[in-house]
Amino acid sequence: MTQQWWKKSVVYQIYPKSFKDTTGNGTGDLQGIIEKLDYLKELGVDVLWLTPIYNSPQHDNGYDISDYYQIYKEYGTMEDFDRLLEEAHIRDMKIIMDIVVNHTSTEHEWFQKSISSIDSPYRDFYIWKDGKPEEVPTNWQSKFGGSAWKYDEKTEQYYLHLFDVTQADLNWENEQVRKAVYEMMTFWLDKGVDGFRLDVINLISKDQRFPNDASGDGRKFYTDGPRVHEYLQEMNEKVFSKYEIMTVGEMSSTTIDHCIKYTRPDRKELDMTFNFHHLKVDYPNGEKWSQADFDFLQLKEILSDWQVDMTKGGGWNALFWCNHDQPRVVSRFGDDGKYHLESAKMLATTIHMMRGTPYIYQGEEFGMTDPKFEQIDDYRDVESLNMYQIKQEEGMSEEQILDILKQKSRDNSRTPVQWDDSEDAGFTSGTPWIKVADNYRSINATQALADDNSIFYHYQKLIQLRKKYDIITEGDYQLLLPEHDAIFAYTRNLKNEKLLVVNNFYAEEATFTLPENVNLNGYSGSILLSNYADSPVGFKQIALRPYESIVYYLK
Ligand code: TEU
Repeated sequence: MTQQWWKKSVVYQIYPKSFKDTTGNGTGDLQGIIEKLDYLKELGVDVLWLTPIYNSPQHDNGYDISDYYQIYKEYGTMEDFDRLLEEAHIRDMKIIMDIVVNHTSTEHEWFQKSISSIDSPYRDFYIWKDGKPEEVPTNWQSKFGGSAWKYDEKTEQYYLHLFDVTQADLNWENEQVRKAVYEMMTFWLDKGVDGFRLDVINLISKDQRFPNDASGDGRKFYTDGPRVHEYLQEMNEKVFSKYEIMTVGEMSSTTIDHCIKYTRPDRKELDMTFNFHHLKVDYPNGEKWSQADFDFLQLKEILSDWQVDMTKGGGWNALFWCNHDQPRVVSRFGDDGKYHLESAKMLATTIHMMRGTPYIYQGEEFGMTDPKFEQIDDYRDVESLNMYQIKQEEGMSEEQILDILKQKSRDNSRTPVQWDDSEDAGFTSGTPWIKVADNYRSINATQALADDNSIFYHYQKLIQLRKKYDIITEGDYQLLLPEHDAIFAYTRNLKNEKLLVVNNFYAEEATFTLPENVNLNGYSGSILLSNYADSPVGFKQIALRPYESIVYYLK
């Protein structure tokens, strides 16, 4: 296996709870994933990322882990997991697990021992601070709303929770915590798991002065803390370096410089990182919980800066539009109505022709959309439900809050995968834990497989192109027409080869004119992929139709 095999890989993210239920209890399970492995093989993906499947009270759908060594009972057993891993490997597909070690569930045994007494040997597994019931240690805010500190009456101290109150932050300063985490990681790698996605891993190091965030939103001190690179280098040395695996870090609110440090191979930390700057271009003034159109020029600039700077810095990007925390991209940046097909394909091409490892989120491959829930009872996500309450207390009208949730809730990506046009989209024979989107009869995997022109086969071709053309993984990147308010065009360059990728991001026609400073004289080529059957071979001036997206290969 080549050292950096993951550079030509495409990863498929599975949110097991919503993937496929085989028991009729309304929740997806591991057997359901096994049943769909051939479908995933047909798509052509190489790696499956499972979001947390460990024991959990499910306040945050598994990101609140109560036992790292047990499978959550509604997903199945450890034997089911072993079979899934074996069946995936038989199909030459790898499995990476989601590791959540910034925090545990407050139902985890470690926390139960820690909270039991000031003198517990596990007290310092978590972050406890003195304070009085009305005097929180710092003004830090939880990402799910409210203070990041919870007071324990019995031991008269606060514990830190950067997320939900049921998710207590581990104290990574404590060597015993790090030792226990590395042992757990080794357990899963010894079972044959092919790597990890590390949840909010850039939050694990806290500034031990615990300063107030005097100017920001109470979160300024969260990210890329003082010892984070030290911890990752130790983790790599003690665990990752012993296996031929892939690691990807989820970096909440990080910087390009840190991501170059996290992923430059000589630093021996991680293989790649997720950053989210491009997914905040519809957060006016950085505020997620408000409605806004997305800023297209900012989207182009951010994605392009990351391409150029990570290439220059020797880092490696995870490329993605969707995941279990983000709205469906075709509803967010495309058109989930008239130009559903064209815009979903355009968005896929835009990201898959870039330098990095692409991630496809379950259902994205056939164009699943936001469900557009009309009432609060349809929502399940702890972040959304907390925000509903907070915004109501702030006096916002129910109608306005629901409009914001319709656009921004994490539940938008968590509705059951739409497998076919039978009841509940073939996801379950029972009552789904969350409603299926209303459009499942027309948007589903079975329909996509039966249509040669479907979004599914467009993703399949993109995956095949990545394997065939080194320019996609190795070429450098140049944004064209940065100021154009509808066209996202870029070139990839490798020796005497070029890719010219031209995307119309809107429903109105737009004319692409090759900039004079891009010298393609003497180049000729062919269309590698388009979302229209009759796109023109000539590339110096193109009348782009709604959401038209063309990849030219030039030599
Ligand atoms: O997400 C980190 C995180 O900050 C997300 O909550 C996301 O950025 C935010 O919801 C956008 O508003 C990870 C997991 O992906 C997420 O599902 C978990 O809830 C969170 O960590 C806590 O483990």
